[in-house]
Amino acid sequence: MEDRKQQQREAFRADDPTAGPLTTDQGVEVDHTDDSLSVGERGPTLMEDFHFREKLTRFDHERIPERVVHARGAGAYGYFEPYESCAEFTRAAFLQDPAVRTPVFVRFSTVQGPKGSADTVRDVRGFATKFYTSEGNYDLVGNNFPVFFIQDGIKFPDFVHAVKPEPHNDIPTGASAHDTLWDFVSLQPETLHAIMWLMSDRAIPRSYRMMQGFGVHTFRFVTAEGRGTFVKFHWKPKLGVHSLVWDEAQECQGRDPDFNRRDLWDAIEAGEYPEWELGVQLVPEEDEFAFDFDLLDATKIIPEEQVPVRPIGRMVLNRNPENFFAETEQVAFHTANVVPGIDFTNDPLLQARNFSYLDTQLIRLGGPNFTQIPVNRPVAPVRTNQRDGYHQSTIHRGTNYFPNSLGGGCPAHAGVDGSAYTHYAERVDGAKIRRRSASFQDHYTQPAMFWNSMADWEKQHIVEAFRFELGKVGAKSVRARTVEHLAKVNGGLATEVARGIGVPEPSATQAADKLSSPALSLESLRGEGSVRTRQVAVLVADGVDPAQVASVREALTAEGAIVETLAAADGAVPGDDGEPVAVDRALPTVASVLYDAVLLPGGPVGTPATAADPDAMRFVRGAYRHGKPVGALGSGVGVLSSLEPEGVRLSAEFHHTVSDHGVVTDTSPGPASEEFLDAFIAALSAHRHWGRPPARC
Ligand code: HDE
Repeated sequence: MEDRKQQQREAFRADDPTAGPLTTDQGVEVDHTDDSLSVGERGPTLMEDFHFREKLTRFDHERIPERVVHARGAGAYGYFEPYESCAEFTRAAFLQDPAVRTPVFVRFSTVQGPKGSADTVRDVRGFATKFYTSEGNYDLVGNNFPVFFIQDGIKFPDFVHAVKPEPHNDIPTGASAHDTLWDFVSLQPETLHAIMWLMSDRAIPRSYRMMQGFGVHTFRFVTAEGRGTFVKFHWKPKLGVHSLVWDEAQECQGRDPDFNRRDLWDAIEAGEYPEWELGVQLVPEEDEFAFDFDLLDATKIIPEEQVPVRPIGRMVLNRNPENFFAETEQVAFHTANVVPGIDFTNDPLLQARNFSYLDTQLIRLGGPNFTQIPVNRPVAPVRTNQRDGYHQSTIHRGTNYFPNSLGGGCPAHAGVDGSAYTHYAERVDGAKIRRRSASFQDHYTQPAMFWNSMADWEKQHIVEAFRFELGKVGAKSVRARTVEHLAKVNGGLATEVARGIGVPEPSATQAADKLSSPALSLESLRGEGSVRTRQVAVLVADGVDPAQVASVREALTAEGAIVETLAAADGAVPGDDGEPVAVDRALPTVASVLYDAVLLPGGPVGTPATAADPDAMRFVRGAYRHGKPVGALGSGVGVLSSLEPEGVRLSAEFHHTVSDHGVVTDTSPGPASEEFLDAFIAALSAHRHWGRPPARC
């Protein structure tokens, strides 16, 4: 059964006409759309060619302004269901009954780049969810980082100007590695915590399906009795949190600029519906000042070890949009779209957002009637006295003011049954001032905590990211000033970064603070270890053992992984028994960065064709260098060992499965053994293997 949102969408769908000829917008039939009306065969075009003018005019006006931030995105429909009633904390109707599924639309995005930029840039990812609840739309407009770069929304234009391409030449696209961003960062220490996240692998997610989402601000739950509780929202992906590595992410930008969008689309088309658990951190109002940071400061997290995340429900995305522009481009999120039981706090970043989203949508979507666009329509009934404006598509009848008697007093005030939105009656008292609270002043403790919580390989990646970004900064003064800031986070980090970017090592450094939060490390976020939808490349060539390929395909597919055979050309290669082995893709059309693992099967005559194919060997080197599982079977082990002089390490034993830092080998001929398959699947579920020695290739 289709949910209420899908039923509502049905009314707005227009299938391309299957019968009847082409017409103009006015419904006049057109018999010729390939040549304009002109004077003679080589003469000028006539103004009176209304079909030509309409066609061109409509085309000229196809674009609307892209989002000023988060321009590039991908969206999907799905549903949310709570695990149990949350009535103890909130009266929100969609959080009461596990039997009630609420339709949702989610849009994931990058932030800096324009609509046509690449997916795998180093950036924050937007994670915005619209819940079409029975009480109206609720938007949870979050990111995949739990902290933001600034504390007060009045600084948002400054921050965005600094990170966006530089004004004189519009460079760089989709990248933060340039002078103006780091100038801003070096002068604005409140950015440091989010910058630590940005330099970590969290900024290059493997998949939208494999990243966390956070509401960032402290919000407020309110019960039917009017009791408030502070709440932070967390989305946790069922597939675990996994990232790319920077070298790979950069290559991916060229190999497949749509890497993350395609991944989401393909998974949903294949019925592999992505799923997240919604969790909340709850803080009773009386504990508002129990922390050594301010709950209203969006540059701080509440460590999970201090306030555990309580799971309250799950979200599944199970339907791709049918028209990108109509749905994903025109969806309009707004932090102020709340429902009874969910309220704001005085976080100055949130307060600013509550102004900005509606304001931007008025210009982006051309006026106030964007709420009538199908993707934005609530499924709850809408009865207002709002009228007219650009693109009004409803023919309102009756009165349009309150109070009225001529319209029977309708729509009347809600409230008799307590279903109306009631603002939380927070008592506020103070002088008008323009000053940051003293409780917002500590900018170094939590960045240090983030650093301390990282595994060694994560720290290494962070150092490399800082070196890359600052290495692209022209102004040495900016590089040096940033290093001085980093020294207040962690002396070792600052020194390591300084050594890579040609500035003096910091004079005074901070002794590493002991504070840490293990929940922040990717090591603790691997999920349930599933390999579902992981892409495994099997490199085949003339003389490959079909039984070996079949055994691998069968076992991995049974676990939900996606197996593709690759060879020099599309079609098929002859197996060792002379029978063709199907080839799914030609190597020149793909690259190792588009896969999660590679496997080299063998054959009785060896696999010289694989070893001789530069594309195949580049593929294996890339997978090894990026820490991906590499498997080899039979004579495929020999192919792999030919890369030993380049630093690829494998500790193969005769006719035994050996698994060493994600390099899994077995020289036995014939179908892959259960032991090999188990070891390879385990290596795949671990995602990446950083302990292996780096290859010199
Ligand atoms: Fe946004 N942000 N933002 N933001 N934001 C927009 O709204 C803004 C912030 C986020 O997929 C804009 O419709 C201000 C934090 C997402 O359509 C704009 C401030 C977080 C999306 C805007 C912030 C976000 C946006 C641009 C500081 C994470 C994409 C187009 C006070 C919690 C939503 C639009 C989508 C989009 C303003 C900070 C998340 C201009 C003023 C913090 C996911 O209104």
